Amino acid sequence: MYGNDFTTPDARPRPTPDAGDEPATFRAIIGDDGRVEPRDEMPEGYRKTLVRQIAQHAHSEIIGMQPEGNWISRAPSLRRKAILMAKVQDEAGHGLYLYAAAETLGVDRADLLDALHEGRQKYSSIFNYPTLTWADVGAIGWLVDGAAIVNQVPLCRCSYGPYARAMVRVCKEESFHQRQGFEILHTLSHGSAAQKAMAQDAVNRYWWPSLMMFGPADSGADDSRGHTAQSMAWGIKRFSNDDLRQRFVDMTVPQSEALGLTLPDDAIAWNEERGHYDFSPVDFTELFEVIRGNGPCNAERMAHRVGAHEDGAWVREAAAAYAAKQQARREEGAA
Ligand code: BYC
Repeated sequence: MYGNDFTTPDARPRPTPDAGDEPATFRAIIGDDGRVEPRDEMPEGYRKTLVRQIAQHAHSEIIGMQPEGNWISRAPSLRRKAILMAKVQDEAGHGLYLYAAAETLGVDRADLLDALHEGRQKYSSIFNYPTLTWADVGAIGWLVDGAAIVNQVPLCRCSYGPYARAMVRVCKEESFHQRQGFEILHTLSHGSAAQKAMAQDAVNRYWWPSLMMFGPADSGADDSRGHTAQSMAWGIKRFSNDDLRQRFVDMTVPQSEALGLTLPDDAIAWNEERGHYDFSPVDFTELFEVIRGNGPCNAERMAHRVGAHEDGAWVREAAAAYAAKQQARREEGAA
């Protein structure tokens, strides 16, 4: 029933890249579906797109620690607390791999953090929703990590080597996170009537924001004309936002039945002809409002992040002073 385990997604033919002013070596790597490595020549647009996406991804991982961290001190048992602490710690690790991957593109992680703190770079809309009950921790694991896996498994085949390799480990860990969320909701759903109602309420609140994680429509009449076409031509994205959203719905509906919970959309129905579940249109106005900073928790999340960064200044200063001392000693030894 855990349909979104870590698996290699189906390959899909990609549009031929527009030659433009791209270096021939780069075109050859992309044409062969190879991996671009940090020292390879690459067009500036490709580098910038990767910095934008990888930085946004890294920021999402560390901001994503907040809604779940909110429940560490209130987890219902020592076992649940230990598991949640490990999960939140994994998210910090994902942030670190991703900042390191971004640094291979010639940017500095301190500058990326400044860009986040000054609102010049984004993080995923999903983390601007509150975690009101323990069941929200289950819903985040099941739906948010479930959506993250569907979005990120294809990124294991991203054309940029360091990002693709970081994604392999991230996806394996997300797969475990998704199972722990499913198990929390399964326990609540088969517990008392009040526990089941709490699980249902969490799913009702997290369903639509999870569908928004995949980004704006990038096909059909609502195509927002974002980055998808170019990113697919460069092998950064392997599928459109809409295709991944559909894949997520198709995986999640049977899982909700196994949980004994419903999804808050009466239009969900199997469409024999399409071979997919139909579902209602996503409210992209809400997504854009949240991205603009007007979600329920944007201000709280940023204030907490900036505060934590300022509190940690002495650690960074001490680490830098220690590194400088070690470097000086090495140089003295070599002289
Ligand atoms: N939220 O053309 P599009 C996790 C922006 S962490 C905010 O489709 P793109 C977890 C987009 O940036 C999960 N902004 O863009 C952690 C663009 O803005 P600009 C995070 C969004 O980049 C802790 C504009 O809208 N996952 O799972 O081709 C605990 C147009 O969009 C969102 C990743 O970051 C959004 N939801 O595709 C638990 C995955 N959607 O730059 C769990 C990696 C879109 O034009 N990222 N925007 O101003 C991606 O796969 C892609 O960047 C996206 C967007 C699919 C998200």
